[in-house]
Amino acid sequence: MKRLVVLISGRGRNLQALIEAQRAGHIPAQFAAVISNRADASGLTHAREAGIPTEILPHAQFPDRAAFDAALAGRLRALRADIVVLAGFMRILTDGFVREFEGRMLNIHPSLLPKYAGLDTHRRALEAGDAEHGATVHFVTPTLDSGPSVIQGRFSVNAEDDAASLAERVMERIELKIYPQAVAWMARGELKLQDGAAVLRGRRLAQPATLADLEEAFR
Ligand code: NHR
Ligand code: GAR
Repeated sequence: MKRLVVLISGRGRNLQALIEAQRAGHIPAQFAAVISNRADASGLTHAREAGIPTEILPHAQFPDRAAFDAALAGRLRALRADIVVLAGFMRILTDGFVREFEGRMLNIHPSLLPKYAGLDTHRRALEAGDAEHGATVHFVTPTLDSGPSVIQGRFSVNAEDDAASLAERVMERIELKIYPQAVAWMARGELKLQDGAAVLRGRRLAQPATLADLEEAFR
């Protein structure tokens, strides 16, 4: 069984969806730990209720990013993490850290990458007048939100939408489905990073998978 470590900073709805999918038998892996860089992340409660070990690594107590990342890497090694899942994790990771875990680390980002890397994605999509918005799961590489995309889900933006309504639809309709699916592919060994590309069941993804590719259990 592969060992998953989930990194969070906040609410943990993606974490909760991963826990539910794993419990339902849809993700063949075990949770080695959930690590938060914030002691007050409410997602820690979901982990504790599920009996998953939790750790807090408060970034503010480290002198710089390199020191925080060295400590985090040390914990991931000690936990023998096979797959590292960033689920609303809000700290940019240094190149050295990312290189150590490259190919084993996924992130979910609330935009249709390559649009809107970084923060404040819902407001930026609205201000640009985008007709569609969504979320993307990608491999984490040193350049922020620029690693190869794995799966992306989209929906139409309405005239009445504001940033809060977009965030809610991105979460409910897209993130809570595509992230458990992507982590299941990783856990089964069906998804890999090869020569800088995402490869799913031996096929190089020229475009990310879509909602139409979700397996029954993840719809
Ligand atoms: N690190 C690397 N190297 N590459 C990626 O693709 C990463 C990453 C770390 C996090 C998640 C990402 C997102 O999905 C992610 C992808 C944090 C920030 C940020 O600006 C930006 C993007 C992401 C995560 N963080 C501020 C910082 O100074 C802190 C903001 C805060 O604490 O609220 O690190 O959006
Ligand atoms: C999600 O929308 C996720 O895509 C986004 O934060 C939210 C976390 O929610 N991630 C980022 O913006 C990463 N910088 P959650 O904690 O409830 O899963």
